[in-house]
Amino acid sequence: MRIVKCILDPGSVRVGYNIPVMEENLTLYRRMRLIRSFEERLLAEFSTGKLFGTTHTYIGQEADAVGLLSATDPEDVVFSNHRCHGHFLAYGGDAYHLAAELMGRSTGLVGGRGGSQHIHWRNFYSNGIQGGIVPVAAGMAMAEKIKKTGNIAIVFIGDGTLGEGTLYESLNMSSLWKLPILFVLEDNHYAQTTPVEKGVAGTMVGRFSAFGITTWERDTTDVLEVRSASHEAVALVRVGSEPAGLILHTHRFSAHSKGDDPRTPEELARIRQFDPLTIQAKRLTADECARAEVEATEIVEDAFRRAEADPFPTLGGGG
Ligand SMILES: Cc1ncc(C[n+]2csc(CCOP(=O)(O)OP(=O)(O)O)c2C)c(N)n1
Ligand SMILES: [Mg+2]
Repeated sequence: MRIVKCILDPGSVRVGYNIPVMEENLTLYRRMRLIRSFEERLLAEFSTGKLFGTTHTYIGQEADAVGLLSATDPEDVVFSNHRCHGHFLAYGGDAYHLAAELMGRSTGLVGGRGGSQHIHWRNFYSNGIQGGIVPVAAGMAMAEKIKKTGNIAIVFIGDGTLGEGTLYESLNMSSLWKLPILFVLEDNHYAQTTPVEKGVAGTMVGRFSAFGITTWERDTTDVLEVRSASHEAVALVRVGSEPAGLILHTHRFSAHSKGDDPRTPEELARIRQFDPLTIQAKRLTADECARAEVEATEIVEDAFRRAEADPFPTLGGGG
């Protein structure tokens, strides 16, 4: 087989045009498998009463965060939203500290006080207010630019967040000031229970191009396709020193949070054909997939078991 270097990702050796080597295929699958297993366990745990608040799972959308964050640098700054667990685990976050946070334990990512939607670790931040974190991400991109670090900011938003005005202020300033920020729009076709055609007029790409922001748009749940587009978009932001957009049309398999889902059984069955794990599994052996599942189950089991045994934070700032 011919070994070629991908122009857009000079750091990695690839087999064939833009197809990662087998170990990368397995790595991507293992990360998606971990997210899936964690979220399935999370939904199951809610019925036991051990968790507080609500939760928004990433099941079905795993290819987005895994493909994208496999194309970024460790020091880049990632801003997430209410649907943050998948983003966090794709970033390389630890399942145990996440589980502890969801259970409100003092060993959680932010001491058990942030819960499901407000987490932080290293250069990863999330906020549950739709669009609320976007100007913060633009500000951080500006800081990285001024400090000349070469790092970029990445901010995830959903299709329903296209209705938030603060997004457009951020797009405007990012374009005018040539900020190193990548806006990642995950269109899972719904904002809670509102279908996208009832909430979004015009085109999605038009919202970025109106501000002169170059945008990649992919209708795919194939992690390699997401990764490929991400490499291109990230390269423009980092090397070209300008903002970019990445629109990823995807599917959420579970309810918006825990039970709110207006979709018919037929629609749910139809979108299951786009399962990113099934697509990526075809590039692996059955044994590799089985081992990835065992590994993910063990990590998740260990995370929830340890977290459950941990103490709650104490009042008055301790813990
Ligand atoms: C400003 C604001 N309004 C309403 C909510 C309640 N809310 C949480 S998620 C959500 C829908 C978000 O839809 P979308 O942006 O498409 O993201 P998705 O949930 O599909 O990932 C709503 C209405 C919120 N968190 N913030
Ligand atoms: Mg949505």
